Amino acid sequence: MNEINLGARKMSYLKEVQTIADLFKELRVLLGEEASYNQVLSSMCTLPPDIAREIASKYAAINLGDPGLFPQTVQLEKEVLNHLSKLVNAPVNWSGTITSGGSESNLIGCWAARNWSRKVKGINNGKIIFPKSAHVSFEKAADILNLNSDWVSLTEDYQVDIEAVKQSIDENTVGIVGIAGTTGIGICDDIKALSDLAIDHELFLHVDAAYGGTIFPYLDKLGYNSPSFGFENEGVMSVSLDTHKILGSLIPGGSIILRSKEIVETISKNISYLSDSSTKQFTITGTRPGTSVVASWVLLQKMGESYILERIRESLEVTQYLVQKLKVTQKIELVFDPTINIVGFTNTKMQNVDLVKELEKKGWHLSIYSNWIRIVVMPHVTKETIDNFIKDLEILLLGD
Ligand code: 0PR
Repeated sequence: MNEINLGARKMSYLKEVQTIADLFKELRVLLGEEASYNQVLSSMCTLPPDIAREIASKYAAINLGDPGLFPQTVQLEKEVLNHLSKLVNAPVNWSGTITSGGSESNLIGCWAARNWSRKVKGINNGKIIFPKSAHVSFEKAADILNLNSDWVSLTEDYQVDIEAVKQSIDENTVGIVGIAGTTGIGICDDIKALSDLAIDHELFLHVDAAYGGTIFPYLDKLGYNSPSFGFENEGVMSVSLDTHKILGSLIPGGSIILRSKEIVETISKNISYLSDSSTKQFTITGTRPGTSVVASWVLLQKMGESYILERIRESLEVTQYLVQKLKVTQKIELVFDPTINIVGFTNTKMQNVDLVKELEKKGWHLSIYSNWIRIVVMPHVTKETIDNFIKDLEILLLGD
């Protein structure tokens, strides 16, 4: 039984390890339970459904970096992008690509802002304006693209301060970034106001909806308000949306949708030696997995809207359950009223960093964001998880 199917050939390669079963036993020891997400309260990724796991094993060889070899998967990619483009009200001339996630999409958005402004406005030494709440991927993007950056302050509601953005705009500004679903609390910036500024000053507005982009469009169907963050705001030029967050598609999976093919032209590269000699790419990565595209296609197109609505509804319900529990836990203070499934709290007994360390000893994974402890209530976090967590939290807070 030490043979393994290597596609066309079978090879005996397991020399030290006698059987495949032994190999998986060893992997179980090496990796433990870490893929279970059992006590993970810090992650914006979650367990992919079984169907996505099966897709991962069946279609692992597909490489969208050479689209000529996988034209059928390219067709699925188009359909996934078409689906995502509708979530953000993209205009007819839109263009987009599947990426490895929010960081790559944000880098591409900033890249487009820089090159578009170079072309249209002749700016060579550009500056880009970020909200202080923006993800670290923008710090990387500015560094890689040699863009100056200004990180502007937030209002009391944790939205970017529009007046501060206005003050920051100067003749070298190429773009503004707005966030639809911030990493720390899930808030949506006032994209309409940013869009108006972008139009007035002829700036490129990129919206990072990596997190909120697959939540906000569904909220009105669940009885909440859906904030406007897409291309219905005329100044929006590009939007990032991740598929490996609440949707539960395979890691790595994200996307960027851009307003027009002309914008994409400013960053696109020809790769004539590939099997389809007309291949153009504007992703940062060359080789790209097909698995996350196939999984996203199944989750979005086949499982349909009820699948995602149910995931969001449950996550919001568990969020409220957690909020109610935290409210009656002594020595705990909520930092903000959650608008989606991100909760922030602090405590009056010890430093947050020490509380997180103590909880870590009990197996819980939490993150400290700004000056609060952040919990992201993803679909793997159930009411039972919350009950167990609150029990451990109370022991630490109420003991001597
Ligand atoms: N934009 C926003 C608003 C984000 O929150 C994130 C990721 C990104 C962009 C970047 O996305 P990628 O990580 O896909 O490149 N935010 C999560 C965070 O920083 C990422 C994460 C996910 C962190 C799972 C930890 C974890 O276990 O919290």
